Amino acid sequence: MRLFFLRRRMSPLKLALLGGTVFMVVLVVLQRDVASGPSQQDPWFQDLVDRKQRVVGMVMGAVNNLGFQIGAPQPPSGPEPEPTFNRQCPPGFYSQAELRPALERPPQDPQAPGASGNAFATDKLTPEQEKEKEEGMTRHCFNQYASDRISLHRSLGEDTRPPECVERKFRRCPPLPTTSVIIVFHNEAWSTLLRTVYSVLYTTPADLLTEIIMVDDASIADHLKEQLDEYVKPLKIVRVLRQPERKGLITARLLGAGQARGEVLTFLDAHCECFHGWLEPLLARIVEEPTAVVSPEIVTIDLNNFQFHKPVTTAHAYNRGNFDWSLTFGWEAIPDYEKQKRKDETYPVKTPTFAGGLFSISKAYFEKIGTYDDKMEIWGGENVEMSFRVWQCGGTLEILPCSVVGHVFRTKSPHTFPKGTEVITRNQVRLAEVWMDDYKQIYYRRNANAAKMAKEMQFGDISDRLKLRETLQCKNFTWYLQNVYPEAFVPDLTPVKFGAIKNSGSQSCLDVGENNSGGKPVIMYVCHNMGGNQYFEYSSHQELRHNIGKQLCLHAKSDGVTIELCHLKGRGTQVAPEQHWIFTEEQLLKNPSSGQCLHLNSGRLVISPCNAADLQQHWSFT
Ligand SMILES: [Mn+2]
Repeated sequence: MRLFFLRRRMSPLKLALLGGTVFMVVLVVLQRDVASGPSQQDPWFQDLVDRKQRVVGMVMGAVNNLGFQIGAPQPPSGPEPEPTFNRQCPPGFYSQAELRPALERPPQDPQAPGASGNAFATDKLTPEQEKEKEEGMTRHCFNQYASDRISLHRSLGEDTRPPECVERKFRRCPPLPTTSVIIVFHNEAWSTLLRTVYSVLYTTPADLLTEIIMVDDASIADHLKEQLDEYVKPLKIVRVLRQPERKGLITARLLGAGQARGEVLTFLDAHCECFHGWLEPLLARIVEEPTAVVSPEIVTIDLNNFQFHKPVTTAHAYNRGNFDWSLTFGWEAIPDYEKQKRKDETYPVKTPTFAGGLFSISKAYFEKIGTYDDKMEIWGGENVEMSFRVWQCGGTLEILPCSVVGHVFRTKSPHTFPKGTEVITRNQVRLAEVWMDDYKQIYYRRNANAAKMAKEMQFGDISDRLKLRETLQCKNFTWYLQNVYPEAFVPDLTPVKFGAIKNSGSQSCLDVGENNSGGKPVIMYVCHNMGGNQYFEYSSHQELRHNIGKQLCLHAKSDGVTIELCHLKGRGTQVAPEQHWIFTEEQLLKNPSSGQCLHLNSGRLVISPCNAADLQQHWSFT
C-alpha cells in the first residue's frame, strides 16, 4: 500500500502530477481527517491514508490526495452588486474599528515557543519528553508535544499577504453578512482544538461573527466533555453540540448547520489557524455572488513542529481542485487562460472541485442546493458530490487567495473507520448515480467493487437526490465537463476492450505499481480483478491505456516496458510508434515499429522477437 502526503505549498508540480494519478488497487481508503468523522482525517483534504484490505490475500492499496478548481474571475469591485442581504447600510468602506475582532489577542512574548507562527524545536528532548512526544504522535499523528507547548493565543506575525490583499477595503453597502463558524471534531487534542477557536476569535470581526459552533462527533477523550463545556462558557459565543453516536463528518456538519443563526456558514477543521483578514474576502464574495461557494487558500501548519507557512507577498495562486476517474479529489495547476483573467490576487480562482474541508457558503444557498447527501456515511466523496452539484445546479466553486487559513496536514489518520472503508465506495457510487449520467461507467470500469455495488443496487435510496436534481433543473455532466472542466480528459465511453491484461504463462497481470504517474516500468502482479493499478483499455487507435488520473500508455523500450504519457492527445497528434500494440490472433501483443512482442522474460517485461509458441508472450483481457 502506499500513502502519500502532498503539501500544496511545498511541491505544487509534483502534487499536480500525483493528484491526478492516484488510485487504488485493491481497496484503498483514503482517510481524510477532519476532525469529525469516524475515521476521518482531513476529510476533505489530503491526509490520506490507506488501509489495506485483503483481497485475494494481497494488498496493494493506494490512494489519495487533495484538491481544487476553475472559472471566471470576478473583479473585486466594479459595478455595484445587487444587495443580497437586506439591511440599511451607510456608503463607503468599513473602517478598522468596525472590523474589530471578537476578542483582542493578548500581548505576545516574541521569545515564546512557536511565537509568530515559528517552528517549535524538539530536537533536544530528555527520554521522558521523547516518550511524551511519541505518545502524542501515535494519538494524533501530529506533534502534540509541540502543540501543547505553544500558546493557544499565538500570533502569526506580520500580514505577509500580497499588498492588494492587505490593502483591500470592503464596502459597507450591501453589508458583509454574519457567519456561524462550524468546527467538527473527534478526539481532537485540546491544544489544537482550542487554538483553532481562539484563532477565529482573534481574527474575525465581532460584528460578523454570530457564533462558533463546535460539533463533537462522539469523542471518547475526557478532556472533550464537561471540561470543554466549562472552558468555552465564558467565551459566550462558542457552543458545543454533541453527536452521541459516531456518524461522521457529513452528519455532524448538518447538525451544526441546522442550529446556525448566521447568514453564512463557515466550516473549519479542528486544527486550523486563521491568518490576518481571512474572513472578509469570503463574505464579500458571497455578497457579490450569493451562489458562490468559497474556500480560503489553505497553507500548511507543519505536523512535526507547528510552523505556520505564511503566505509570501509576491505569491500567486497556482492550484485548483480536480478529480480523477476513480473519483478521487486532487490538485492541479491553474490553466494559463484562467490565470490571465485574474488581474491580481483579489480575484477568485474558479475550481472544478473543492477539498471541502474549509469553506463558506450562504446558509440559504446551502439549503437551496440540498446541503449534503444525508445518506452518505462517515466521510469520503462528499466534497466531489458537492462540487458537481454546485456547478451543475447553477452555483460556482471558488478559491479566494486573499483568504488564508493554516491547517495541520497529516500523512495518515489517527482515527478508526467504524464501518470499514466500503462506505467511501458507497458514497462515490451514490454521487456517480446522481450526477454523472453515462460517465459513471468510466468510474465503474476502474473500480470493480463500485461496479458490483451499483449493479446490485447496494448504495441506498437516491430518489430524493434525483428529485433535487430535477427540481433545481440542474445541467448534465456533459455540460459540467465542457464548461467547468474542459481540460479534463474523458476516457472512451465505449472502449474496444478493457480490464486487466493477463499473461497466460504466469497467470499474473500487468500492473503499473504504486505511484507510477508515468516513466516507471510496468510490473507483474497477482490478478486481483479490482481495476485500479491493473486497469487498461485497448483504444480504437490500438494503444493500451491506463487512464485513471492521466492518459498513460504502455510504452515499448528496448530495455524494458514502461508506461508513459500517451502521445496521442487529440487533433494534431498521433500514436507514438512505441505505444502502438496489435493483438494478434495468436494472443500476442505486437509492437509493429520494432516488430517485437510483449514478453514476460524471467519475471521482467520486455519486448522480444515474437514467438507464438511461448506462453510468456500470450496475453488476454480478463
Ligand atoms: Mn484536518
